[in-house]
Amino acid sequence: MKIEMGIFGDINGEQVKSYTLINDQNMKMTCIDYGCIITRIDVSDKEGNVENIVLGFDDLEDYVHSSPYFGAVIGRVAGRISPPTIGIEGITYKLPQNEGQNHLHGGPYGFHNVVWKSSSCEGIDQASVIFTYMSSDGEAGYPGNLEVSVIYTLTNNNELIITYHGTSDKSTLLNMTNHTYFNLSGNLKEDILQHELTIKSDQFLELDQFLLPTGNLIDVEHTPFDFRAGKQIIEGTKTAYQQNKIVGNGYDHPFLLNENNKKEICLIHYSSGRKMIVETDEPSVVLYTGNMLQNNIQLRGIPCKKHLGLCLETQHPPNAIHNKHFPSIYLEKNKEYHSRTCFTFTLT
Ligand code: FUC
Repeated sequence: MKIEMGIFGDINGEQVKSYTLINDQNMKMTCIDYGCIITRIDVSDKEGNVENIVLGFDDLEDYVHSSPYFGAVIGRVAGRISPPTIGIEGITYKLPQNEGQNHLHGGPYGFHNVVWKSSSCEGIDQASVIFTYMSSDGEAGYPGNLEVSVIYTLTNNNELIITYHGTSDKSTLLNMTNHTYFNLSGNLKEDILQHELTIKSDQFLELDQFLLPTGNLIDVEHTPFDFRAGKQIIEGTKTAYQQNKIVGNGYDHPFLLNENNKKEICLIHYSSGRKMIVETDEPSVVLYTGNMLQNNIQLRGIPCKKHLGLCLETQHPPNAIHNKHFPSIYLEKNKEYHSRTCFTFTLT
């Protein structure tokens, strides 16, 4: 294992560092301490070509001004909260709105756009980057001084393991995820419509026109949301099914996972032979197929476009605070928040 460190840029006088973890199979993961952003993951195809399989930039400026959360850690709360008020222990807190009426992905001052403290450590079969951040009481509208950490570990088995921890001195909400857009074709050669996805999920959450869960669960059976036996993403972009249409032709939905840490999600790009398996202890995953991506940004010389990447955001379902039947994201004072997701890269 090897770790290479560099300086990625600086923001408001603060230096932003980069870390590249390299394993013995020549797989590489680069991340920066601004937003804990994963800027690239380089992994071999079936011919031995090592290419980048995530959407990202080489310049900090692009992440600061033009990024739809590429590769970033999201917090305190992933997804939309609407109405943007939360009640905790009898006190009502108003959260800042950054998408119409909604508070989205932790709001305008979320974990994705702050500089984290960072360090790295190296073992024989794995290497890690450790990010920590102190989110002060009232920051982004939420109560509690919250100490959070995110650890990215690359192993010699081509696993990228993300672990999240947090504790707060007041009861609060916490629901973190990572917003990497994957594209297994390599160096963004094509969009993700031919990627085949399998999700062990019998139900997904219905969304309204503002992309908020209505509270209803829908059975995937006989819908474009049935990924249980594998399905190409393109099917959900061509269908007349209203739930695909409403999000801009594709998917932007939370799926409830039937089981955890048992290869519950699998993404395959057949022509490159790349395969990614996702295992998590989270109850759901938001599948977002880049429906809102546009050609207004360049990714290392390649124009962005609709469906160029897809996100698999493992998390508790969004807007849980206003849907009492969803798994709770309430973090009690001085209790430990812990979450883990493992992405394994292999070949078909
Ligand atoms: C996902 C989606 C949203 C949003 C954002 C960039 O998490 O749920 O709709 O567009 O990412």
